[in-house]
Amino acid sequence: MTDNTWQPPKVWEWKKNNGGAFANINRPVSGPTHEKVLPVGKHPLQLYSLGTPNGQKVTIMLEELLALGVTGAEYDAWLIRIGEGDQFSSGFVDVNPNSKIPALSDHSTTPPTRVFESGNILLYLAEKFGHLLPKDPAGRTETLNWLFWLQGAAPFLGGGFGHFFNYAPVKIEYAIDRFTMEAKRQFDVLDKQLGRGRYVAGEEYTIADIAIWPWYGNVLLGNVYNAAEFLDAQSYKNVLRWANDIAHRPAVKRGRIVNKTNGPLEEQLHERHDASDFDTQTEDKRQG
Ligand SMILES: N[C@@H](CCC(=O)N[C@@H](CS)C(=O)NCC(=O)O)C(=O)O
Repeated sequence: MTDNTWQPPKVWEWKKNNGGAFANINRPVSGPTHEKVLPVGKHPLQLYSLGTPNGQKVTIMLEELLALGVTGAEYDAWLIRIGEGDQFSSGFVDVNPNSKIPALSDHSTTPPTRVFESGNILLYLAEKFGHLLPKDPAGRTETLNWLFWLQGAAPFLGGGFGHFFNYAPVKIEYAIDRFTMEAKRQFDVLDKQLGRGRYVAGEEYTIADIAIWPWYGNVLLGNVYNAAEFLDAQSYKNVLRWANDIAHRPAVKRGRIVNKTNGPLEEQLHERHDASDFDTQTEDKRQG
C-alpha cells in the first residue's frame, strides 16, 4: 500500500503546480483564456487537432474515406498544441466548448457545422458520406455498441492507467493496480470479441475499429505508454492480430502521423492541407 498521510481539506483548493505532466494546462474552470480566430483553409472540412489517440481516430477516418474515393472528405488539419494552451483560444472554444481535441468544422453547410467528441465526429463523417458504418440495423447497432464502449472505456486506459503508469510524478501502487486491473479486463473483453470475427463489429471494417485501434491497438503495439510488456500484450492474441492487421492499412499509416508532434521525424506531419503533404511536408523533410 502507498504510504499516504495527506487528508483532503474541507473545501478543495486549486494547486496551480501539482508537479504533474499537465499542471500547466489543467484548470478547474472552462472557457477561453485568450482571443484568437482559428485559421480556415481551402477544403470543406477543417480539423483542429493533435496526433494523440483521440486525434488519430479522425485523421484515420478521413484518410480511409479518401482512400474509398470520397473526394468531399478532403480536409485541412491544423495543429492545436494542447501543451501550449491552444485549446483555450476563443476560436477553438467556439468549435468545442469542452476545449479538447479533436474538433471539426464542416464548411460545406451554411453556417458551418461544428462537431466535437471524437466518437461523434466519426459518426458524423460515416453518415455524411455513407461509409464505414453498416446500413442494416443489426450491423449498425453492433458497430455503435463498440464505438460507445470505446468512448466510455478509453478514459480508464488513458486518463487512468496511462496517466498513473506513465505520466504521474509519483508511482502510486494503489492507483496503478486499480487501473491496470481495469485496463486488463477491457483488453480481455476486446480479445474475446476479436476471437469471433476479423474486426470488432464482425467481418466488416467500421468506425468501431477506427475508434478503438488508436487506443487499444497502439498500447499493445507499444506505441504509447511503453506498457506492452507490463500489460503482457502477448496474452491478447486476437487483439494483437487485429492491431497488426489494421496497422498495415495505407490510410492508417497516413492518418496516424497527421498532427503528430512526437516520435520519429518521418512520422510527424504537423499540418495536412493536401494529399501530397505526406510526401513533402513530414518533419524529416522539412528539417532536413
Ligand atoms: N472525449 C473526448 C476526449 C478528448 C480528449 O481528451 N482530448 C485531449 C487530448 S487526447 C485534450 O484535448 N486535452 C487537452 C486538455 O485537456 O486541455 C473525445 O473523444 O473527443
